[in-house]
Amino acid sequence: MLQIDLISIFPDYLTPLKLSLLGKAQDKGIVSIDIHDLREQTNDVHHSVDDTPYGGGAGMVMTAAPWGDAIDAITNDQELVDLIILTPAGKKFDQQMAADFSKKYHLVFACGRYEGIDARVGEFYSSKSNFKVHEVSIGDYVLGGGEVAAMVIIEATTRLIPGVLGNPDSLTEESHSISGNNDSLLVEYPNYTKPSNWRGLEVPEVLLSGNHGEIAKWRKAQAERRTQQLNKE
Ligand code: JB8
Repeated sequence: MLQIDLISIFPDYLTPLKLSLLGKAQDKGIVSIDIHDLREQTNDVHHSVDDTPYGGGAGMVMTAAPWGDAIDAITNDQELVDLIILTPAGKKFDQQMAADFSKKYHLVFACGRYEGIDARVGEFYSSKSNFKVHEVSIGDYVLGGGEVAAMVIIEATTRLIPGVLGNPDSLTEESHSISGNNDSLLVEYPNYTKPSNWRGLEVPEVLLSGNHGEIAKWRKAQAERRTQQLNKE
C-alpha cells in the first residue's frame, strides 16, 4: 500500500484527493492519503509559519521548525521516505517521474506558500539515510503555492498503481506512446463515438469498416501526424 502524506497551511484546499477514483482507491486499501495542517506544529499565539528572508528582499519565507516537526511526526527512521518539495525551481515533473513515484512506499509532499520553504529543510532530510528529497515543479509558470502541483503529481502517479484505474487496457495502450522524454511523447489518435454523423460531420470511414489492421494503421498515422504538428516550431 502506498502511503501519501501532504503538509500545507491550507489543508482544505487538498480535499479533492478524498473524492472520485482516489477516494475509491483509498476505500479499497490501495493507497492511503493523509492531509496535515502545518499550523498544528506551532505553539505561539499567532501560529506563525513564516518570517522575513535573511539577506533581505520581498515577501516571506516559511520557517524550518514547523516543517521539520511535521515531517518527523509522520515518518520514522525504519522506513524509506521520498520527500517531495514543490518549488518552481525544481525538476520538471513528467510521466517517467510519475512511474517512478508510483513504485514508492511513502511519499510526503511539502506544499509551501509565500516565497517557499527555508532551504535547510531539504538539506536536513537529504542527509538522512532513509530519505530521498525531490524538488519538483509541474511546469514553467508560478503558482501561489504547492498544493495544486501536489494534486497534479498525485493524480498522475496513483493512476499508474494496479487497481486504481477502472480500465487497465488504457494504461497498456498509453505505455506504448510514452518515452521517458516528454519531447518525444507520441500523442493519441483522435477518438470518435456515436452518432456517426454529428452536425454534418462524419466519423472517418475506416473506423466503421471493421478492418482492425487498417484501423491500427490509420490510428498510427494520425498519432504521428498530430505529434509532428505539436512539436513543430
Ligand atoms: C510558493 O509554481 B509552483 C510553486 C509555487 C510556489 C510554491 C511551490 C510551488 C511555494 N510558491 O510549482
